[in-house]
Amino acid sequence: MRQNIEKIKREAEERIDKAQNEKDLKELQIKFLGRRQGEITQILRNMKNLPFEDRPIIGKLINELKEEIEKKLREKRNEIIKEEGKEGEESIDITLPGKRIPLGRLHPITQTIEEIKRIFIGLGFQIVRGPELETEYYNFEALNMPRYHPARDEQDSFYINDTHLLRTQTSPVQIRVMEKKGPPIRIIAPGKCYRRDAIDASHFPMFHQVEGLAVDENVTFSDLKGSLAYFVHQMFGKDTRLRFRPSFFPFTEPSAEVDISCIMCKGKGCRVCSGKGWLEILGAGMVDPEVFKNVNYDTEKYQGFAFGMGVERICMLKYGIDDIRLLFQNDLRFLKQF
Ligand code: 2U9
Repeated sequence: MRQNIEKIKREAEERIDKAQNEKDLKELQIKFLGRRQGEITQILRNMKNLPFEDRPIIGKLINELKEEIEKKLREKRNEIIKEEGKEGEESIDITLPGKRIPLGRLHPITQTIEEIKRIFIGLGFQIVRGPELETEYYNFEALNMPRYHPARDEQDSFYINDTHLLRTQTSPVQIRVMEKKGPPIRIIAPGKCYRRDAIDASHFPMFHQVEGLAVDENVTFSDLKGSLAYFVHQMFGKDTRLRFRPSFFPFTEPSAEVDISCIMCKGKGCRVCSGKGWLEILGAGMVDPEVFKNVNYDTEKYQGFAFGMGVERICMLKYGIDDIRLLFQNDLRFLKQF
């Protein structure tokens, strides 16, 4: 037994001496002092098999060895920590460039909405929001699309139940505002809209709109033209021309679709404008008196103009993006360009 203790002592001294790092020390601690399999622990556990008279002497030797190994491990640990500290100081290269922290950025759709908002805020419009889940009344009926109107077809909208659907345009927001307060009103309603379209390069079942509404006494079509011309010049540049084509919407009368001279070819005709020189960018018109009747506005006293635009389309034109799907794939190689 004495020889065994001597052997453990020599081996422990030798191996602790050779230890290179904390991990080595940890392993040695477990090998000699480990609570279950440690060599010293095992001897202590087997004491009961020794002749009674030997036990105090062996017990003393073993306890001394245990303390000695603990001390050696402590000393070696301090030594290693000191060494590492020195090395650490030397290994810091203060001439290395710093790590660049990647910055996030706003999605191109968000940037476009922000830009549109900024322009209309400059004209005195206020920003309003409303629910994306709407009733048939706010989404259709109040906007002069009564029951059996073709726009209400289930094939075109996401119905949640018999009376609720995902809004197909942001106009219900304006109805809600007019229900709460009377003229004068100058509001912009940006937000998500939903239509049951098959996905292709220019259609996506969720898209964004910005709609505008101005109501007051003596509001005319030329106020509409002036406001939209200001918007187009701010958004696409001063040399962009506008063209109003007669059109039809249930909620405006008269109605128009607005084209701008192609921002790529300046109107000469190119791939982007399909050789026409013009790009359609929004719809607009004078609010139909039927709509005013639904919110109890005096149709003799008040007129209003309204317009609506698809944000994805504006964004794609502004940045030369040829496929709407790119805007929703969250591919960083695409998004990092904005
Ligand atoms: C109220 C009354 C009238 C909003 C309008 C349009 C014309 C229009 C389309 C543009 C592209 C929808 O995203 S799109 O497909 N919109 O052409 N929107 S007038 O008229 C209103 C709004 C609210 C109370």
